[in-house]
Amino acid sequence: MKIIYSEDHRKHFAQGEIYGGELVTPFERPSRIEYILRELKARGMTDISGPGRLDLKAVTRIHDEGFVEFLRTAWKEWTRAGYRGEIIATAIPNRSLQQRKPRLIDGKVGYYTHSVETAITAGTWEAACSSAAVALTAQKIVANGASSAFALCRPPGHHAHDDLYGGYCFLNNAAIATQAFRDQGAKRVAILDVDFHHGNGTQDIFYERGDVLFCSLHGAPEDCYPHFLGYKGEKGRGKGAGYNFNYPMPPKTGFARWSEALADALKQIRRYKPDVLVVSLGVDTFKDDPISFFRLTSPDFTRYGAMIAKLKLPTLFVMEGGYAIEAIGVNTVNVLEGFENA
Ligand code: OKP
Ligand code: ZN
Repeated sequence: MKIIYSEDHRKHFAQGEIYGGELVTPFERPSRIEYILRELKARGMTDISGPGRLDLKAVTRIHDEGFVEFLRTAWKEWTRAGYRGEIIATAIPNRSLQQRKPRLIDGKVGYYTHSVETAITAGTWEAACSSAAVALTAQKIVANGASSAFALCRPPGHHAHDDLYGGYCFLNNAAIATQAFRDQGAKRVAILDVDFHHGNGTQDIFYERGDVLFCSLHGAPEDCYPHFLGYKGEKGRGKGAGYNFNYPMPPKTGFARWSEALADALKQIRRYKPDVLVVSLGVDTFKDDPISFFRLTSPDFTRYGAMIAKLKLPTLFVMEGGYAIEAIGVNTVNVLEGFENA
């Protein structure tokens, strides 16, 4: 399997994440990718190359232009305002407040954020662009006929909406790649999001579309982030009605229950008859993940990689979350190997 990776991900390394009222070193940190790379190489998956140049037009097929311009210029505006820390939203236009983009950078930050744990730094824009380029380059490999490819994206993307960042995500890599498949002739694309967290951004982006099926397995919103989307009853709207499947699950969910949900999602995908599959691959379902509550073991990742392979679809894997750093490489490569060896 071809793997695409860019070292530019390192340009995004916030010093602080708001967690339990403290500023802590972000769980989503550069070393995550280094651990995955090391394990790929250790297991002979060495067909690794860099991304092509990012075509911003592919990004604005999914994201709002004002949002993209904000991400590009936020750091410049923030430092020009005299601030010395990283960019963290303070006021967010919730419920009864006006949804109007203010002039002041502080206001713009809130306007374009849904979660304040995520800081923007000097290199965030470049890193987010490199991550999208990684996804698009791997997408092209699959579009050109490869049976699979792995986009080793960082920062992740599935919490990013068309005009909102948050949850460690800025540009929605999986959504951008999905749209690229459509624009290059795929009639139907299925997205399977196996990250522990609900893919709220991806769901929202495709919620009213019938040309993209979205299935997400995740911790129930009553009990975990992103808290405000990911319920079972969210089934799509308008032309998208019937093309959104959520599988929220409670704390301590292990592989028996999780794999039943996966089997159902795979059934929906099979029924949909997509031309291609995009997997939002987060391995924070692991039992020792520090911010999640499922109980998958390392061998379970191999098992479910093989289950996904049974679809026999061209498959693009896009890296999302996973914060048990010591195990992130093994768990990620287990999925890929399980898929390849099935
Ligand atoms: C990004 B991805 C838990 C706080 C969670 C944000 C998590 C973002 C996850 N107490 N904060 O889906 O792995
Ligand atoms: Zn996650």
